[in-house]
Amino acid sequence: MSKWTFAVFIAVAVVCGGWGIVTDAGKTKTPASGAERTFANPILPGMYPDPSICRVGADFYLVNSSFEYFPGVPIFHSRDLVNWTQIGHVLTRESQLNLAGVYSSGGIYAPTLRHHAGRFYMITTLVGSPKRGGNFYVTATDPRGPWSDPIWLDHGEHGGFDPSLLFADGETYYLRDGKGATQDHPRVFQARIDPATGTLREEMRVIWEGTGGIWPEGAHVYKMKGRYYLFAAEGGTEYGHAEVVGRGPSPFGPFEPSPHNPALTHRDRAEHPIQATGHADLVELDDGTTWAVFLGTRPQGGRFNHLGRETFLAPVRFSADGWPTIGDGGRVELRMPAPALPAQPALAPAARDDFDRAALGLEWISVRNPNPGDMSLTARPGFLRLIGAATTLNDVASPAAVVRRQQHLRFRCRARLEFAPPDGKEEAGLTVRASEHFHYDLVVRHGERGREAVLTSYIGGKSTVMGHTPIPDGPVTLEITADEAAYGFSVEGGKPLPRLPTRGLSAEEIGRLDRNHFTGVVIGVFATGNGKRSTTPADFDWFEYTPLDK
Ligand code: 6LW
Repeated sequence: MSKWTFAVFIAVAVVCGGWGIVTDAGKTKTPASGAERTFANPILPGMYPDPSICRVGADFYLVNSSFEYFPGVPIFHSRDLVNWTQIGHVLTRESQLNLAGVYSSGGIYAPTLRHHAGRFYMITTLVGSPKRGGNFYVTATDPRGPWSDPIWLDHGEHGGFDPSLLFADGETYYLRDGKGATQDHPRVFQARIDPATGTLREEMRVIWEGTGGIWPEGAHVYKMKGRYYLFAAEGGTEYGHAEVVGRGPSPFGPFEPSPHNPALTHRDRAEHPIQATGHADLVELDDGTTWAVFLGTRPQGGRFNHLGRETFLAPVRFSADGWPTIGDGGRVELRMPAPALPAQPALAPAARDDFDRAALGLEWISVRNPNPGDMSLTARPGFLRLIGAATTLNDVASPAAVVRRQQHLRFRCRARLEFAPPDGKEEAGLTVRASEHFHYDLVVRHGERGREAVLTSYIGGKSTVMGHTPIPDGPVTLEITADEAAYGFSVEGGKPLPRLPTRGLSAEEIGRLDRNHFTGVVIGVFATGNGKRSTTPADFDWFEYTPLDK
């Protein structure tokens, strides 16, 4: 068992909403016998975009993109499609994933998970690596790992993104996006490969050009109901996002677009709480039903989404003449009828991490590959010790930081910190991070008049001190509370600090001021020496994350 998978979980009834029935008021109550069972969307709240799913008997597995965070590609297990327990990460070693020099919103994009002949395959793209990028896959017989080292595909200039695999008719088909007429109209290419080596058995050829929307992407081909179906996203990953379907006589098509396209979109439902739906992957159940997982967002305060793209679930319905649509004719809801599978509660991390185990739980991730010398759970047993690196959260580097996804619009997080920095630049505390250019930090440092807590906003790479307060010596508790509109910051024994807007960390603001932003907010602990390695350890006694969503 690897360091990252050695985690102790406690059982909670349901991770994200649980089971109930729809009443007139849209509220839920315990299902009466015979009542329609429902589930709450998103099934994975927080930054879990580009979901891919596969089934092995009664077990379902799901993976998501992980961008610049390490370990890469979280993997979940479920038996009811609604409640998901994280069982590990797929990319846990530097030999599988080296994120050095990878900017925020680069890194690992759109994995596809498949199972064939006793082996799991996870294929994905590493974007923006100055060393080696492109498409690769890893395999495992146990989804908990270990996973193999990468098998790289498409060496050279031709590699596109959003790869997928189809195992059908004794062949293995590999597809991915590639060059189209214009940059925002890529086309989907496919070839048969040898799954043991990744060797292409023929030239890649175009199988799909989309139905006209920008960015045809996230394609998957399925053999279902005796036919070949191609599902693909298009319309861009924001408010125009959609999923479209084509159907054909072979894995290479030709694919006739569905007369019911788009099979999923909310682009004409501007007021709906769920936006940007698309990038679906499908799974068939023994009862003949088909289900889709896909990404969506829940923007706040107008069109500002800071949680990132989340994972949703909806039924796939086939028309009498065999054309599929997702949800209710392409529309989905926060509460929908559940699959007819026995409910199985998920296991979720405890609200408080006392840092008294040998390794961090699976909810914790680092910004790029961590430097082992920057953190320890054993140097001072019962504490997470961070030694501030010379690098900061603003650098495209590996800061001394461990973070977790913000999964709820409303939450409270607190951390107990022992840190007695000398006069100088050493800092440690909490961060609310969207990228290296966009984050809010609440730190302890040694100021002109002794120890103080400082709240700094980094927007577009520009730092602004938003408030500070003297704090007494000794252990200190730092706190962040969030609602839909703002983050509130406080320090035990300190003066009140200002609230900062969630909008400042939204994909829309970051896209406007900086570059395309594909991720959601993470929160966590960090330390930095601001240009010089710190001499004083920052010892975190515990960290607590309490969801406050209703
Ligand atoms: C992914 C592409 C996309 O590769 O964003 O939402 C990229 N669409 O399909 C990163 O998630």
